[in-house]
Amino acid sequence: MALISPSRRLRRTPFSDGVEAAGVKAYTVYNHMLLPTVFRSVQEDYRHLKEAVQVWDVACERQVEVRGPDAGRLVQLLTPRDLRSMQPGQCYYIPIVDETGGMLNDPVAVKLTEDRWWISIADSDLLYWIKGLAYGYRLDVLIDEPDVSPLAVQGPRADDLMAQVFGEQVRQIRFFRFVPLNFQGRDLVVARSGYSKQGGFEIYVEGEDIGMPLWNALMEAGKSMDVHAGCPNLIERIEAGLLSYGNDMTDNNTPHECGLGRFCNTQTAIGCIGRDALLRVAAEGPVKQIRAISIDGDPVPACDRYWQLLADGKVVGRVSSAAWSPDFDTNVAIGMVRMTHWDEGNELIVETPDGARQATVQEKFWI
Ligand code: THG
Repeated sequence: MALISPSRRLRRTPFSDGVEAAGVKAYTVYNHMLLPTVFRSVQEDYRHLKEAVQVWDVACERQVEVRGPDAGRLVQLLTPRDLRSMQPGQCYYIPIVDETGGMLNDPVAVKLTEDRWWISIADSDLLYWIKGLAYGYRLDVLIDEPDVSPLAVQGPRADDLMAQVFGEQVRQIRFFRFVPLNFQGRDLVVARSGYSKQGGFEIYVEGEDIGMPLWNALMEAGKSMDVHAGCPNLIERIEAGLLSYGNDMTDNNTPHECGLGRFCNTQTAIGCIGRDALLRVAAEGPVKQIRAISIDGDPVPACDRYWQLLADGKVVGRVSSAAWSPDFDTNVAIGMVRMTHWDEGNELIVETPDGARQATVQEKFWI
């Protein structure tokens, strides 16, 4: 593939200087911002993520800040997840749906206080939907994109590295909870979360000026732990069943089709814009759903378009993400499969650019 031309519209991040110095080999574009995808190689990055600790520039997980007396009401308008029991200090993974129940985004909501939230968005311009709702419903809120850039620390040695920089109290942070921790005189939100299943933290770096000082402090403190710059890893995230908005699901899918029903409380999420639509479709249940799929044969090429899934010559679904897994010695994939063929063990044909391959529906994801 040719290169992408840099420009002001394709935003750099507060950590881009560090990412470049670490030898980034490829980027993607996410929320109009650079997101690294490869440092050494996807397979080397994968092995290192599972054995050591990495620092990830995930500044592209932009925040939509919702502030004001109607903040809680507005966030509940967005999602079928019931937010009534959510406390300040908690993070929730929340499907965001439109009036048809279609997925608009799948962010992490960070409840800072009763009247101040960050919505840590996936790759769609959710800010405009939220601003439109606030205006249309005449809500008493201010909405903007603050100067906040997440930096993730992921891998089995994440606790050890974070303890060096932020103190031993990081070990006490529970999953999807956050505490404010001091770095160079600034209180930063530090959560136990991240887009991998290897464990770790996300630091919501407030103020671009401390981006590189924090990056450098983590790299320095982690020398004895073999710390390296990393990024969300394609192989690991497929093994883990972590979905990618725009790849694995779009606004044509409901949360139930995406396997995100466990993050929905459609009955009790009063106010949610898509509630009526979701109650209607939930009554019957989805007719297609996300599944883990294994694909036989040699390592597959990059999945940059849907690959059709066939049974008896008929289209019964499609694969949207795929990669060779060294640990499971097979190609791992994420697909959307029709109800008639979604049961575990179903053998299908997948049409890859290299030709047709045998594919098998799995009971669950690999990790
Ligand atoms: N962290 C933060 N913001 C983000 C992401 C993130 N914004 C973009 C993108 N990632 C949003 N998508 C996801 C997808 C999955 C998860 C988080 C964000 C995730 N899921 C876990 C799971 O499904 O097992 C845990 C969910 C739970 O139990 O609540 O972590 O990564 N800040």
